[in-house]
Amino acid sequence: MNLFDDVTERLTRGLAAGVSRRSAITRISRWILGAGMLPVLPVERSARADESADPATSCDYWKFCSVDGFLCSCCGGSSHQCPAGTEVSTVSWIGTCHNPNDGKQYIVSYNDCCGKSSCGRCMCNNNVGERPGYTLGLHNDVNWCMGNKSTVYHCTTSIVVGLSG
Ligand code: ABN
Repeated sequence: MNLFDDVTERLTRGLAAGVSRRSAITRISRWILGAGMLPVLPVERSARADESADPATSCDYWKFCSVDGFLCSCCGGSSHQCPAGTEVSTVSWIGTCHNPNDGKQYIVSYNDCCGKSSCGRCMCNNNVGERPGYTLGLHNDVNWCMGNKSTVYHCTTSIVVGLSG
């Protein structure tokens, strides 16, 4: 018998001598039950409200308060990232939205994604702070791909820039 077998046998026998079958089963059961309980333990989930996780394919989500376009989260991108094969617009519309999770106002940049034909999913048109077309600077119904190499509009992202005020 080699050294490894010898050591393993001694350890196993030592363990077997010190632990009854019943207590071994109890320990194993506790371990299995404990592991099984992990997914239902309370977990801090408020991080889901920020942009790292993407909660947002619904037009009612707070940071979409002034978006006008197809939500990129329904188009292969995320609420704050353009889908592969498109380019973020160099110009954008800026809105100010109330976050009900912390009661604060945030500045949100609505950048279009350019270079692919219209996504066509999750059209969202909210107009907090928006004004009709004759006040051009406060109007959001604009193709922000206008400054890009390709002016073809695909979808719109909503990027939280920071706190307002
Ligand atoms: N900002 C979205 C969009 C694109 C084209 C035309 C109107 C609005």
